[in-house]
Amino acid sequence: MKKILVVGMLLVLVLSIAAMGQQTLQTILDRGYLIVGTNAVLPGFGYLDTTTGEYSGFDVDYGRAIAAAIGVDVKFIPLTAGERLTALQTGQIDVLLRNTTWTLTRDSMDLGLNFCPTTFYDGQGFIVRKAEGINSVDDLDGATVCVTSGTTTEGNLADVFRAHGLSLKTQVFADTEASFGAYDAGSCDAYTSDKSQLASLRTTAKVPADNVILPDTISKEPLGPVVRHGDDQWFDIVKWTVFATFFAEEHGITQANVATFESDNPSVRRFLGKEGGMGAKLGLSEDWAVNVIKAVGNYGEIYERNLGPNGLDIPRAGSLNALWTDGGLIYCPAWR
Ligand SMILES: N[C@@H](CCC(=O)N[C@@H](CS)C(=O)NCC(=O)O)C(=O)O
Repeated sequence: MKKILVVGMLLVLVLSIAAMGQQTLQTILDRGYLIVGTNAVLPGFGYLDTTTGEYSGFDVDYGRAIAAAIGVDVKFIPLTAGERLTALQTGQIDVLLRNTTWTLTRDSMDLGLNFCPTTFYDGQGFIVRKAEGINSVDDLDGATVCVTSGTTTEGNLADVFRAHGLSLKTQVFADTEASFGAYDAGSCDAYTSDKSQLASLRTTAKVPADNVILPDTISKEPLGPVVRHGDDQWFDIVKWTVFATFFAEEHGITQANVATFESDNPSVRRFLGKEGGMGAKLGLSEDWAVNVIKAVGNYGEIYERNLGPNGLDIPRAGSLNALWTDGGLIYCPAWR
């Protein structure tokens, strides 16, 4: 009898925690704005212009996209690599969009998080001083490498040195400014991070041309939005907001033409909210996807704005970040 009572009480507890978790959308609607955790110091991905107070970047645009899907304002919270996962777990933010790599540990009961579709396929690399004659990872034997803590970067670095049988000395810092700064001041022979960052950091070096990015890519760094476990509706909303940007690019729907876009294609008509009731299935209005594209444009437009020639200038053609129809991995499931 006692046993049944304990089991019953546990069940009630589990169900009520689950019910609490299911309320993210309602909490945001009641609050009137979405809270996004992002980077404030990474131009191209998440960057705060301290003079204007404006955030910009690829991750920031995805935050704006989610807010547009729901029809609310958005507030960005700057987070360091070490702070970001706890901020999401404790409910300080609704979604994390901060160049965060999808890993098994992070996407499991261990950390209690769910990863949404990858928005940018990155990989880890190294930057070194040209004068040192280092041409590949194998030339780094015995080198001192500067790295940022609380990142996948730190673990990959140890893995690759072990796999290549190389000896490694690290200098670990809490943020990129400190770790890249130490490299640039000559304390380390190399600095390592996601390759997308190396290109941008190189421009901030004392003498950019004295530094070179090694050709090696030592890891998979699929970056995308992250939400907490326990709210499937919210997980679905963030996932399909990302997919909306992929779908729009595939079908030639842009920020400029979405308001007047006409099509006989049934799946495009469902996307535009003209039929099918796709919005109701997510708990959103029928024009939610149109509002996403009105706010930020399609995937290609978001990429171009932040990572194209006027931004970080990371070539997209031939990369994993091309549309699946161009040989890349940017692919939207069926809109039905
Ligand atoms: N994608 C990797 C690394 C992400 C990361 O936080 N990178 C560092 C640099 S390696 C960064 O963005 N630092 C910005 C800062 O907080 O200063 C991860 O998810 O762990």
